Amino acid sequence: MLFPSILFSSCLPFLTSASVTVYNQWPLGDATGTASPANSTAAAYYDPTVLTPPPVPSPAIPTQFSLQLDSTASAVKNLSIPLSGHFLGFSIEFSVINQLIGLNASFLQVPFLNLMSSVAQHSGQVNIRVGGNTQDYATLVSSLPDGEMIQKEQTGNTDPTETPTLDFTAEVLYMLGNVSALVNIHWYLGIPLNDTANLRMGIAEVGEAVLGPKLIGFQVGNEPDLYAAHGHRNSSYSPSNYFNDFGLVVEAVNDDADIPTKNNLIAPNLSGTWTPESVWNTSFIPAFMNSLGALAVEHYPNDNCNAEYGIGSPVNVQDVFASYLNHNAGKSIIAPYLNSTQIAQTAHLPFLMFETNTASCGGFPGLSDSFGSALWMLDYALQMAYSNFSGAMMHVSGEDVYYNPFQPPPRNESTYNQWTVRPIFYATLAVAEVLGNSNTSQIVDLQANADNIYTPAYAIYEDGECARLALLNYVTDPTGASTYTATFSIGGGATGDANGTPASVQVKYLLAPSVSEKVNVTWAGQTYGGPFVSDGRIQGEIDIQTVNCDQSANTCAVQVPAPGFALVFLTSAAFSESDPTTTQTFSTTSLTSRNTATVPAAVLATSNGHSGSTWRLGSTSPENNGARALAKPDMAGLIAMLFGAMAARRVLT
Ligand SMILES: *[C@@H]1O[C@H](CO)[C@@H](O)[C@H](O)[C@H]1NC(C)=O
Ligand SMILES: *[C@@H]1O[C@H](CO)[C@@H](O)[C@H](O)[C@H]1NC(C)=O
Ligand SMILES: *[C@@H]1O[C@H](CO)[C@@H](O)[C@H](O)[C@H]1NC(C)=O
Ligand SMILES: *[C@@H]1O[C@H](CO)[C@@H](O)[C@H](O)[C@H]1NC(C)=O
Ligand SMILES: *[C@@H]1O[C@H](CO)[C@@H](O)[C@H](O)[C@H]1NC(C)=O
Ligand SMILES: *[C@@H]1O[C@H](CO)[C@@H](O)[C@H](O)[C@H]1NC(C)=O
Ligand SMILES: *[C@@H]1O[C@H](CO)[C@@H](O)[C@H](O)[C@H]1NC(C)=O
Ligand SMILES: *[C@@H]1O[C@H](CO)[C@@H](O)[C@H](O)[C@H]1NC(C)=O
Ligand SMILES: *[C@@H]1O[C@H](CO)[C@@H](O)[C@H](O)[C@H]1NC(C)=O
Ligand SMILES: *[C@@H]1O[C@H](CO)[C@@H](O)[C@H](O)[C@H]1NC(C)=O
Ligand SMILES: *[C@@H]1O[C@H](CO)[C@@H](O)[C@H](O)[C@H]1NC(C)=O
Ligand SMILES: CC(=O)N[C@H]1CO[C@H](CO)[C@@H](O)[C@@H]1O
Repeated sequence: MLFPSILFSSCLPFLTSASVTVYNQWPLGDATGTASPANSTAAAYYDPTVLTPPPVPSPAIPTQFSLQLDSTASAVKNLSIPLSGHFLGFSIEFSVINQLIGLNASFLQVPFLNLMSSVAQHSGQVNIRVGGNTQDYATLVSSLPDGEMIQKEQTGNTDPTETPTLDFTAEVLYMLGNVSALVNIHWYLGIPLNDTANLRMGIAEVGEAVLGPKLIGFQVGNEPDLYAAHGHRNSSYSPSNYFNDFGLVVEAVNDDADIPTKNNLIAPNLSGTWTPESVWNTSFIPAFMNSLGALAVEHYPNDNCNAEYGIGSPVNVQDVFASYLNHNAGKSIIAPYLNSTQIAQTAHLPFLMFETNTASCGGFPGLSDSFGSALWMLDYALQMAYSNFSGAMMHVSGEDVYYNPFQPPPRNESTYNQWTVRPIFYATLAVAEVLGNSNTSQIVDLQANADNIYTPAYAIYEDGECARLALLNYVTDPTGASTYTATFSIGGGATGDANGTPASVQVKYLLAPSVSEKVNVTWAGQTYGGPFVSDGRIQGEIDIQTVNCDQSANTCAVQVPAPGFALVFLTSAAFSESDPTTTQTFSTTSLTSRNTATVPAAVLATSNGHSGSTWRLGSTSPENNGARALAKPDMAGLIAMLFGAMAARRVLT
């Protein structure tokens, strides 16, 4: 064991006097009471830019339309392959894992655990890829100064992006393992490919030993189609050179007794400079069939490189905002991959969008951090699902980017500030509930409202039965005139038909006053609040609406505000997946200057990844200054708390 000694009990005296983080901070904005943080950092994350929402479309959207749904999957054309609720996961830049996940294997970020837990509660699992630009130059070392687990070092690598060498210790992998013992997270990692003559397979050897089945794949090659441009290879580097490089990794894996899993490599992770077909044309798939676990691409629909680095042409963010706010946005990203999702299906391989977000080079102020980005991500993810992708990873990077779904405060402000959860995070919650936890969900784009681009709708079949309806409204119209009513019927059956229109349905809404909104976002009435106030637990009473249907007419009418998203539960089984009686959360107490969890050995020894119910209940008390949060086990080493989900149900008339 490389890291035999862990601290467990030395901090326990704090428990008696610890004040506990504020749990009900809505309304927002005043978390600290001790300091005004607003101007204390220049980080892009706190940019106050608010865009103007696009005007109400002209002609106006038809605000009444009907949807005839087949009651069983067998009758539905173009239904997707079966999908999991953990479809939409995260891609975390390797170099920021100490900010986002934990400082070491026994010091974990509680807000991160809570956020992941709130997704896993509905989807059963969260998939996270740890990698990024630094991955091809990452090196596993036995130790680093000051007990750090990662360290960046400029070593004069000859590429214009000046990719630093990232040294890391096995502590990183123990940390991921310990996280997975608390929340059911599965990980994708990457095998460095900068030097195929001296492959560094350590991450695979130690990763498999430490993470076992929680490790679901290794990416090989980070945007090989940009290797030439970035100077990582010579200028003639081509798909067939990549084929050869990949072959060397396959050989190394097959020859390495310390890497027991031989078939979990993921490739080619193209950026769009090469088409996927140019790689398939090298006979890539048949040649490496026994080594591949998935096929993957990555794509951002735009970039902000001019503003960030002076590269490329400037983008007027206000001008491009509208292009994100309709059904064609996600469709146009996916179009070049439709051939490949079919090819992957034929090869029985999942096809993944391994890294994506609103715009590369940090995203756009006012856009990447708006409610509009949440609607965009949600529709784009459901469109990928409909197009037979098997998963997608939303990228998370450092504090100078606008697109991060969640963000810790700057370290020097972590004594009084908490985390910021951005609107786009809610897309992950919504996708988890749209697809549920049965692993049987199939989705179809209904081309609703005569395929109006502002009012997309999807139906979801689970175990072959029509289970949910997902309805979006991209328009911002505070007058209410663009609120639409979708009237749906299920099957053609008579009243009382078990497979027909039910007597009533439940509806959860994702809402904000405008697509430009950055703070006031709610999912089923609950919110993470605005900047600096979240410990990762969603706050407020759940608001699930019940809509009574007209069974004599066999119709049900659901309203969708402009803007907004409605998830309609058509069966009690579908609703029960979204209405768990308990939620696993991680308590926080005020302790040191970091938001962290101390993970007790006893929990890890007995946990199977989500055994919250075996843990003792903790207790909380109001805190006086909203200070930072550190999760502590109680004397028996227990850190989880179970909260009954309180549902306030209203009848919509
Ligand atoms: C983990 O990090 C915390 C905070 O920096 C430190 O107190 C602790 O000693 C570290 N544990 C290990 C095993 O390095
Ligand atoms: C922050 O800046 C605003 C205006 O730029 C100013 O009114 C305010 O006093 C500043 N707050 C602090 C804490 O400096
Ligand atoms: C935190 O650090 C940033 C960057 O170094 C600095 O701009 C900011 O003023 C600091 N904040 C406080 C509260 O000291
Ligand atoms: C099925 O997909 C095809 C190809 O994308 C499309 O042309 C057709 O309209 C779809 N049919 C239905 C019923 O959605
Ligand atoms: C590959 O990266 C490692 C770690 O940064 C470095 O030591 C090595 O020299 C690099 N090799 C090449 C060929 O760039
Ligand atoms: C948790 O971290 C400790 C310290 O690195 C390690 O010894 C232990 O094996 C880890 N547990 C798991 C389940 O990975
Ligand atoms: C460029 O590198 C590839 C291998 O990556 C090699 O096969 C090719 O000969 C090199 N071309 C030149 C012009 O050096
Ligand atoms: C799909 O990909 C295959 C394999 O590369 C290629 O032969 C075929 O031309 C592609 N079809 C389309 C429509 O792009
Ligand atoms: C792939 O091969 C097919 C025929 O084998 C060809 O039509 C197509 O243009 C090729 N695509 C690429 C991107 O090389
Ligand atoms: C997804 O796969 C299913 C099953 O093979 C197929 O019927 C459907 O047309 C595919 N959808 C798309 C958009 O390719
Ligand atoms: C928050 O948004 C909701 C609609 O989503 C609106 O009814 C409410 O008035 C807003 N609250 C504030 C404080 O803006
Ligand atoms: C999953 C993965 O590693 N994706 C990478 C693909 O390439 C881009 C561009 O370099 C990286 O940013 C992604 O991290």
